[in-house]
Amino acid sequence: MRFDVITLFPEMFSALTDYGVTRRAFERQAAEAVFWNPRDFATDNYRSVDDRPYGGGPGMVMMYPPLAATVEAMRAADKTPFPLIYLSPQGRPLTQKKVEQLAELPRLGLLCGRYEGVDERFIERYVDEEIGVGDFVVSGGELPAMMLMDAVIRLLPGVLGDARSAEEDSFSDGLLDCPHYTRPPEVDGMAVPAVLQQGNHEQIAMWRLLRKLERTAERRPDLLDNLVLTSDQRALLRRALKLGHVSNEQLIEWGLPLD
Ligand code: 9D3
Repeated sequence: MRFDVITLFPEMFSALTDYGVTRRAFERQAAEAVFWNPRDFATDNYRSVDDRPYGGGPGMVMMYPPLAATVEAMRAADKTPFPLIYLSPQGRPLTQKKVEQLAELPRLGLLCGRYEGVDERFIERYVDEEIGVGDFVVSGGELPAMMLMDAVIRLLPGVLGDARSAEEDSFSDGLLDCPHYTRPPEVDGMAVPAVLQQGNHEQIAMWRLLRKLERTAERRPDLLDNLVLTSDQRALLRRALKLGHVSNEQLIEWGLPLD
């Protein structure tokens, strides 16, 4: 998959190209990134890419002409058509579902804004979709673009090991993940839960599901509203109920009556 990234700060993307799983994806050419700096397409002596907002107010706005010249050069460089996504605080929030859809594309354009944002006429003419990464403010589109790219790259074929990707399916189940433990079995007076040390796979699966539900109810109750349990999960919960690991009242509180 090829990413064409419009950014004033291409060096920031070394966080992806130089480290970890994403670095290996670039090395193996599962992913490719081409960077386009609007400053290279500015036409005045100062190489301006921003100007003052019509109507007044604080901050600067990214100008239409350098951005338009950048996109035209991008599209001329390789004729594979592709959508252009603008990472924007006004965008729809990024979701794993969206990430999965983007991972199917051969090529994707990403526009990283700086300053107060981009001239709206550029968005109207060139941008297919605006995407944000959450209800908080960062200084520009680069970190959000890197989050999106990282999330997409790890879904590309061969980037994560096969074992890992099978595992992935089990916890993109719409729940928060359960706690994890490794050696030593006791540290600073804290023991690993006995059930995890005993090696009974059904008991372990039951424990993990209950911890996931507990955490999700506590931290992300919104996720429980649209939750659909798999038949395996329903069977585990039924067993947990019968064994007294969870009460009917608790299941009702979680919105998961078992019939
Ligand atoms: C007062 C208006 N602010 C808009 C919410 C100004 C402003 C803040 C931050 C304008 C641009 C930015 C830069 N942020 C991004 O480019 C950005 C972003 C974000 O700040 N939060 C969540 N997702 C994203 S995607 C791009």
